[in-house]
Order: sequence, then C-alpha cells, then structure tokens
Amino acid sequence: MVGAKIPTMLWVLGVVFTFGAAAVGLAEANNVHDFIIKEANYPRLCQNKKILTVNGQFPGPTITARRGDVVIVNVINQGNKNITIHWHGVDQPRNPWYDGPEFITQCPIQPGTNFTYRILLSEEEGTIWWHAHSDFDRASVHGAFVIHPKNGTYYPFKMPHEEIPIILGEWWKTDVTHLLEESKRTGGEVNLSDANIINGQPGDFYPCSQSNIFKLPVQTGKTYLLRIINAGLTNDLFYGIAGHLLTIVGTDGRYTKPFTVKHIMISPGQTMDALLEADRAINGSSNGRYYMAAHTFASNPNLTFTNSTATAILDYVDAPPAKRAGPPDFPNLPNFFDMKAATEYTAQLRSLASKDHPVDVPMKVDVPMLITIAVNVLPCASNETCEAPDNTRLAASLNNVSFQNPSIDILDAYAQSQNGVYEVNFPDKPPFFFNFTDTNVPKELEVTKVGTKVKMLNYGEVVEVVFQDTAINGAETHPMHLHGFAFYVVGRGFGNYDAKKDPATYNLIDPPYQNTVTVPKAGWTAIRWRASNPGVWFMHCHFDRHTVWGMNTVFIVRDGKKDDEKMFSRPANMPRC
Ligand SMILES: [Cu+2]
Repeated sequence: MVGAKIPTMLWVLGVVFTFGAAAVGLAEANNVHDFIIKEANYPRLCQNKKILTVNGQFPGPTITARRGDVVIVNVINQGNKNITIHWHGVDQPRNPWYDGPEFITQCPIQPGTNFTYRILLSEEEGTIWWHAHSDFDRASVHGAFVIHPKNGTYYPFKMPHEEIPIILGEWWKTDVTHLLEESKRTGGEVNLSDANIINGQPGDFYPCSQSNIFKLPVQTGKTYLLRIINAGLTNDLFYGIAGHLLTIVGTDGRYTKPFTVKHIMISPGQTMDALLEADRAINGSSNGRYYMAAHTFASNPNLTFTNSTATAILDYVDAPPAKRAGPPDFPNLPNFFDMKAATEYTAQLRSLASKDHPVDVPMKVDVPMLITIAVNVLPCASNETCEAPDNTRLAASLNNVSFQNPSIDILDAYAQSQNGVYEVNFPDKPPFFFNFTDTNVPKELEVTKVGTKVKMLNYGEVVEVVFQDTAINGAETHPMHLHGFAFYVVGRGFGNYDAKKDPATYNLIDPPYQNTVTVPKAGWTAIRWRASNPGVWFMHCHFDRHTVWGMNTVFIVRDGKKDDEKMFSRPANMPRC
C-alpha cells in the first residue's frame, strides 16, 4: 500500500489515516501543542487593554520542529469570537483542510469549541510563523514557527550560540475587533496603530514602556541567529542594530546566499534569518548597550502612517560594568520614504542554490497570468454615509475583482461539488490596459467589480504570475502572500511590465524562494511555481486592511492522476459555519 519512494511524512500520515487518531506516529509524539485562545490583560502605552492571546502569551508561544515533522495543534477557543489559525509558510502538501484562512479552507472555530490542526512540514527549513487568519485577530494572535534541519543535517552556516525570535508588530490602544467594525461601518481608512513594537514592546521612546523594553543579553565573541518576523498588520519596516551588521542567511523558511547589511526591509508576512556577531562590547559610545530599532517604510507618502520607532536593547552582559551607564547607541535607519534603500535590500535576496539546497526553477510556463493590484472605491449604500472621498467606500482588487468572502468555505464547496459558492472565472489578465503606474489614472477606473472568483489549475502546471501595481488611488508596495506553495521570485522592476522585454532580465539561476513577495510601488514582480499541491489555496495582500477590502483570490489545484497527487479527504472534525 505505501511504497518505499513515498517521503516519511506521507508514510506517517498513512499510519494515522489507517489506524485512526489513536495511533499517533512517533514523529508526532513530541510535537503536540495546546493553543488556548483567551483574552488577557496587557498594559501598554499607559493603558490596560484586553487582547486575544494564545495561552495568555503575547507574542504567542514558539513552535519548534524539524524539517519534515508532523505538528499537531489543538486550538481550544475560550475567547469571545470566531477564530482560525494559519501556519504561514507551511506548504501543507495535499492538506488544505488544515491551512486555516476563514471561509477559504474552513469555517471559523466558534467560541467554546475546539479544532485540531494537523500541520505537515515538508521542505520548509528556517523561520516561518503562525497567526490567526480571521478578522484582525492576527494583531495579537501570532508567534514564531522554527524549523530546524533534520537530525544529522546542519545549517549551511556557522552554528549560532543562540537563536532569538525577533517579532515585529503593531499596537493599537483600541480593540482591533472594534477597529475593523468601525472601518466597515464608515467605509473609510483603518485607524493607524499607536506604535510599532519589538517582541511585544514599543521600547524606550514611549511612555510607560521603558522598564519593559525587550533586552537581548549577548556575550562577546558569540554568534546569534535572529529569526525576524514582521507580524504587523500595516507597515513595511526597516530594522537594524546600532554598531552591528546583519548577515542574512534565510527568508520565508528557505536558505539564501549570505549577504551582509546594516539594516533590512521586511514586509508584513515575511521572515528574515540574520546572523549577528557580538563583537562590539567596548567599541560603542555607551560601551556594551546598543539599540535595535524598527520603523515604517512608507511607500506612499500621501497616506498617513505609524511614524513610531520601536526599540529593544542589545546588552553585552560581559561589558565592563563601570562603562555601561550612558544611553545606548542608536542605529542609522533609512528614512521613512527611502524607496532606494528598500529596493536595494530586496534585490540582494538570492536562493542558496547549493548541492544540499538546490533550486528547481521552472523554465517553461503553462499558465501565464498578469494580475493588477489596486485600491478602489465602491458606491456608498443609499442609507449610509461613507468616509472615503466623494462619499464612497474603500475596496481593493486583483484584476478589478474585489474578493467577497462566501458564507461557507470554498474548500468544502469544492470538495462537495456545491454550486453557487464561488465562480471559476478569475481573469488571467486585467480587463483594461492603461498606463498602470501613471499618476493620472482615469477616474472611472477607481470603481471595482466584486465577486468570489477563483482560478482553476491542473495538477503540475507551472504558473507565472506577474503582479502589476497600479496608481489607482495611489501606488504603494503590496506584500503578496500565497498559501500552499513557495514561489521563485524571478523578476521585478518599476513601471509597467513589458512582456516582450522584461523576461530577458529574469533571474532563473538563483531567484529567492519566498511565500510573501513585496511588489514594488508603481512596479511589478514576476513569480513562478509548479502547482503540484492539490487543494484550495488563498492568495492575498498581507496588509490586513487590503485583505478585508478584497485584494485576494483563490487558486484551486485539481487532483492529479496518481494516488499521491490527490487532496486528502475531508477530516471528520471540520468546524461548521
Ligand atoms: Cu496591499
């Protein structure tokens, strides 16, 4: 029944399906977690606030696993609202049932009920993360997901002394559920966060925050692996550490060719693995204490943005005590609008492409798609007043379709061949061609169509998506995230994509392999992947307000012919809508 060629992970799964949940394979025994969703009090910025948490922790607990493991997470919803959890960066081969986005692959987990996720790791190695995939719950329900090499294999770089998750995020004084409801009611912009944060803390430049600033104790001569995650809802971020360089060795759960920088730019949804050499105990002006800092990269200067600088402290525990009194040195971060710094950083990302970590870039494309990205408006209903310009309601679209969540999940509708839940006509190209990135966009292009349209793919087809940003309502970067796959980022540029000229500039040798790509402001990005993962897979902007406005679509990958090319059948415990 199970052939020798099938990877271990599938073998474990075979055992589970054959003998039922009681016969949990050995690989799973030590990889079971209970995630209790509950409210907890967190004082920040001189105010007490109730936030939704996992196990009362903020940021949430780190999951640690090895490459190829099966990880089980029991989610017990003791909160007061519906929730789902997504395992961001896990391909979940054949296993969309446990991917998490609400109304895409499951109905939400209702208060007072439980749901057990079975997370199938395959080729991921490095840092990924997990987060809520319902409403704005991700603001406080998130954590690191660290995947170590298999037993007997090692990092393709020097073994670090310690590994530290650095989770960048945002803090709102207001309740994020209220924030979302207000923006839906008014149709206007979502209110800005009150601070950027590092590991849950805004740091020294915020009132009532100094005593709880995150401190990273280091020893001279040791190497540290920072697992940096942007868990924020809204902000691309610059991040750096005073007096220290960062050597980037991975992104999105894959290794990169190492490169050394003073600072990084990281978009919501992305992860960056950075080696830090602790070699400056006595060289800085404060002797042994250095700020790490993060602030917003604002690609659209016409939008207001969180102009907060979050700080934490790198603290040499072996620095001479008498000299440790002064304020820490502060890193030189690019300014808020420094497009050049952001672009130069991103351009350095390359796959490691070694013998042990080879690339497999598809050379032939079966399904070419050009997808325009836009922030749009919709008419305000006759009985309401809306806050977007000219009494309109903000929306967002891909190829001029603003995605509407269905009332039951698309995966269930697909698996049960239920009609009327979604349409299969998501367009392969935009409905009109215009000068996409010119700032004088015709007014009539601001309004979008709405619908629940998906793109059907055959098993194994190679897809190329060129994301094209548009200047409709202002150009800006968009971190586009694909579930179920990582993809090669083969090209990018500014202006309008030119199908005749631009493919000649592609990197098909060692392009970065990512799950969240930053599409440049008024520019384009080309990604390629092979659709060899049957199921229903969400694709969306990782700015959460754009997601709720509809900057999303869904790929449905049909089953292949062979048994191991088919989606697993529906687990019995799926929540009901
Ligand atoms: Cu976006």
